[in-house]
Amino acid sequence: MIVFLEKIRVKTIFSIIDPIKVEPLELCYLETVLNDMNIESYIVDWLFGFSPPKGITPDIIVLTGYNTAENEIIRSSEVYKNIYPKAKIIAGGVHVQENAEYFRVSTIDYVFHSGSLNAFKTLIEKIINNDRIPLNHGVDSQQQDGWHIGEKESLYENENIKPDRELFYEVKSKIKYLDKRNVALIKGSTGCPYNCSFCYCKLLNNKHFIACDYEKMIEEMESIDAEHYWVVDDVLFSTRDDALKFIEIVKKRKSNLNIIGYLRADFIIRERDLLKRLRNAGIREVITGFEATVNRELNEYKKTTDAADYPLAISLLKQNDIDLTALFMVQPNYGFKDFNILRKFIKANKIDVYTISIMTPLKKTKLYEEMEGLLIDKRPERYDFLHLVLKPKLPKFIFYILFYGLHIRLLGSKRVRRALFDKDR
Ligand code: B12
Repeated sequence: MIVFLEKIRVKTIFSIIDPIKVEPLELCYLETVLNDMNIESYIVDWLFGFSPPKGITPDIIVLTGYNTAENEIIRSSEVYKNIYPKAKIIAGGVHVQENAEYFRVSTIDYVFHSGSLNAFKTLIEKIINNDRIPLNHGVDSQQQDGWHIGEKESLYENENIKPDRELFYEVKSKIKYLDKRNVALIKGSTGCPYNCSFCYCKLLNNKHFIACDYEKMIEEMESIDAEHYWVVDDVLFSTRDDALKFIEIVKKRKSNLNIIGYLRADFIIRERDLLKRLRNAGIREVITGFEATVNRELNEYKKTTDAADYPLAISLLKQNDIDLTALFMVQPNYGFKDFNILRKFIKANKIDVYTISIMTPLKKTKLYEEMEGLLIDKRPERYDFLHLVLKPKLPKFIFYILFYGLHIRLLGSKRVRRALFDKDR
């Protein structure tokens, strides 16, 4: 039995420079499941130059990718089905999980809408045993008489499966989060406890949030030889108790880790007295979704933060020597004045590293439901947060000039320059 595991990535304008380049961690999880079943598997990912191995015929091909890769996943399934008509093709991953209906096409055999790795194992066993009775939960299966739709399945606790790190070690010198190199991705929780209207993460696992077990997470980080660990959970700590637990475990284990993680601005302010201890416990960089600098916009997003707090959150991180990546979104209805407010905010608060997205409704989010009638472009590959999919107030050309203009300041950042030009470090 041979399985190909492929992550399909659609290039964006930033792919030329790739300031952030990380391993396809979800496939490393699937690889662990297959390793435990003694099944040979190959990860395919062009980002690291892994093409489908020549001269090997797969029995199963798993295709994954984000929203922008929706059409490309289907196209790849057609290509694979043509070359390997007997292979079973499975589509899965976070985009498929909430958008299964788009993937029920003739060249895909199974659409995986559960995030469960145990369910994945069961499906693989069924395929191996030629068992044609479809799974009732978590997967849609193509049958001779049409699609059998599996019921929704949620996880209520972590499955305690650790990703295989062989691929990470093979490519770790190429992996980077800006100027930070050898960065291992870490997943501790599932879903998100907040309700922001634009965000997709909340929807995952049928909106059921599974909190992180910090002891297990730290243990996993310690077992990986990396310079940095990027915890990709939507929030690393939501409560004071989370942060205290984390600090205590690091202290007890005498861990020495460099961690990048997501924190909300309200947490940074509320728990400011803990920041020094968090820095000492290994928090080196915080990624914060500020989204907007005007409360009207934050209210529209149901972000539940206050823009008036943002300057303090930024300076608290600086005082505690914690790097910041600030995340902002501009709205298609921005005029000159709105762009200028954001530009001034970034300048006044001396924000060194930031990203700016164009507000883009992702399918299945509340924002998408509200805006669907106003979409001017429905091509999935345009939903990369760098294209206008809603009609702008300004002429498109001007909007893009102002949008990309906001990025120019980034060239003044040493960290960004190091990420772009210092290839060997
Ligand atoms: C880190 C990250 C990235 C990294 C890439 C990470 C990677 N693994 O390759 C970078 C920075 C490159 C990136 C880029 C983009 N990202 Co991104 N990213 C994330 C983030 C924060 C974490 C993803 C991650 O690695 N998680 C760890 C893995 C292990 O968890 P997981 O994917 O959930 O997988 C678990 C289960 O779902 C399950 N599973 C996963 N796949 C499969 C498949 C099968 C068959 C089965 C059975 C199970 C299974 O098993 C895993 C183990 O528990 C998420 C937010 C989130 N919470 O998911 C956004 C997120 C995935 N990104 C998103 C988007 C939109 C993008 C971009 C398209 C746009 C952008 N500008 O951000 C680009 C696309 C780039 C490209 N060329 O494809 C969206 C996706 C929405 C969607 N509908 O697809 C998310 C959800 C954020 C959001 N905005 O809401 N991203």
